[in-house]
Amino acid sequence: MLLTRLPASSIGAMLLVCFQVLSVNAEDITGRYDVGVHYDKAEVMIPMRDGVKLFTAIYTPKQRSEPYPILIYRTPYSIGNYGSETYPTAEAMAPSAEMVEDGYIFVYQDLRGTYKSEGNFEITRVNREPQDGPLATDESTDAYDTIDWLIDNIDGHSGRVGQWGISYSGWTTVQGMIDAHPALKASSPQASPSDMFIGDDWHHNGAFRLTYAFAWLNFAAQDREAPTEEAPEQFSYGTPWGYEFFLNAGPTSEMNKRFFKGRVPAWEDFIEHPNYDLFWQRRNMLQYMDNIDHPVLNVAGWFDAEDFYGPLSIYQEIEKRNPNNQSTFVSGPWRHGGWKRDDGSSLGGFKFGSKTAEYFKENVVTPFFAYHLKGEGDWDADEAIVFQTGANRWRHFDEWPPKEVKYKSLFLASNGALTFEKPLAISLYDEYVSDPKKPIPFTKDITVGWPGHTWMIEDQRFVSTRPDVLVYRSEILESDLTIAGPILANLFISSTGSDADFFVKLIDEFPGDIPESSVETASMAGQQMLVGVEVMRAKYRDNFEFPQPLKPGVVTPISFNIWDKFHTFKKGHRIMVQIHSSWFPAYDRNPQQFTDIYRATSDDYRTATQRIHRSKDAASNLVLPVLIGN
Ligand code: PG9
Repeated sequence: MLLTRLPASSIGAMLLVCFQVLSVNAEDITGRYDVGVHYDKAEVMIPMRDGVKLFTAIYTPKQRSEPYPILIYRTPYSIGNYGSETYPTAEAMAPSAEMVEDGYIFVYQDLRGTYKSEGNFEITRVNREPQDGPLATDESTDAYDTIDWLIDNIDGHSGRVGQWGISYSGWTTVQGMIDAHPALKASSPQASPSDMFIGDDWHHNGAFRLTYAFAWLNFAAQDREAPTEEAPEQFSYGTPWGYEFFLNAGPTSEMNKRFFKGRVPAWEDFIEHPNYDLFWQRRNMLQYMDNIDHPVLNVAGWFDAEDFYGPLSIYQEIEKRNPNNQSTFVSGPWRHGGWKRDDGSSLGGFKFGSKTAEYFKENVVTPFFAYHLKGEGDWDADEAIVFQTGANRWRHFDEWPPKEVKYKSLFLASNGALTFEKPLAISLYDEYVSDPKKPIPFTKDITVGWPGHTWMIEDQRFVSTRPDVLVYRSEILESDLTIAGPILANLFISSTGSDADFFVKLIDEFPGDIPESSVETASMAGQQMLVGVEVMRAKYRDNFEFPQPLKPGVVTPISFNIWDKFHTFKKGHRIMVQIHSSWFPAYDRNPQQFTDIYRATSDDYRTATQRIHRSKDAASNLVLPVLIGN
């Protein structure tokens, strides 16, 4: 059929794990296992219920001694390897190379409106409503229709279907779980977003994720004329330094006109919907998590800079809505897709003592699909399979968070201290001046586009001496302290402005006197390892749909979740908390005046003094999920 290969090199190194997973060419074959020798390939156009046809590649084992289950991956990033003679490597083709050797029918599909499929693309397409009629489609019906067609039209299958995918393809996997086809027997959504306003790619608690949205929309959301193998032309920033680029980029409202030249309609959607209105509410996946009763392996990375909230909240929602669910939560010490891209032995210089991605492939994802799709092995999943950073070991729990957790408040105290004792004094606070013209960088790296994936674990010393960053430290720990579960931030703030952002970081500070005897450990001396971080845009503190201004000078409680971690602060380390009001350009700047930020002009951005209170009646604190017995 179609013989030209997607020019993956033209896409640039910017993005994206899912794309990279699948776009390895036949020339890269390692020699260990040649997919082309063992698999037949067919390329077909599969018709959906509305007549639109989706481009699909089907790899079937040549050895036809047994019926094989079907494993589907649906992506907006191009399935790559176009042409009936072009094969991916075994590593790229499946959750693990071992699965390719085990024998499945692997199916890859370009989503509606992307690359060689027909139709129009809509980013995280909204789910149809019952009144839309029988021909209405969404990603859930496209998954259903694909399965239906495969069952009826291909030979040699066992009638059992699975699906998997990372990030956007994780999201399409979740879509396939909704009103699922009866042949669907196992799903593994990995790093799927669930709610783009609350905690995934586009916003966190309403704060706009500027660099990522800009880079992604440029890469994946440009209008196209017709089906094509070619990736869209890439944007040139003209500088390697994203901080400078976005500081000079002007107000968000003008960026489409100035940079995208109208080719990215989704940017306008974002600008038109600054609050959590129906546009965003309808895209919240969690409302669709009823009747998910087939086995689901939810996969997350503790240091994922794109979608950690998604897999966690999807897991939690399945648990809540489906008492008899067979859903498992897996999280390892990984960046976005790190379980597939890396060996998982380290991230950003922090070492985990073993190849954690290998563990996942061998002991989790391969046996999960083998058991549920082929009836092989004795997979009996624990509820949570989670890697304990700091202690560097895998643990299995029968619930998440583990029942041995006790929640303890850690209070901000005088002289930059952190203590488990509640303050007794009145009228105490720390303050800083937040200047949107000099926002705090989110990474020390000079980087543009969507940056390297280590900033969610990065050493924070590069900002801890800034006057606009508050730093609090515990005493040196006399024994290990492990947290396992959600971290809550309860701030009492006041501001001279009428809106503000508050970032709270939980940090593991390594001792400065690690002996020089070991080069490996010496490089860790004094490191301030980012364990968890979250932002709250103050106008959304009580309601994401109807923002409210701050009353200047009035002490106001602001509480938010920093989400789950499983980390041991080792004896000799300190717990550190940092608080500040920008993290740029990962997040857009807050003008610090109550306004529609997407319509703000340069003059609207004002300096504000922020106070964080720590007295008896306004005792700012973090609630830590302390695991008793470590
Ligand atoms: N995090 C990416 C994404 C998911 C869903 C929508 C838009 C972006 C991704 O890596 O695919």
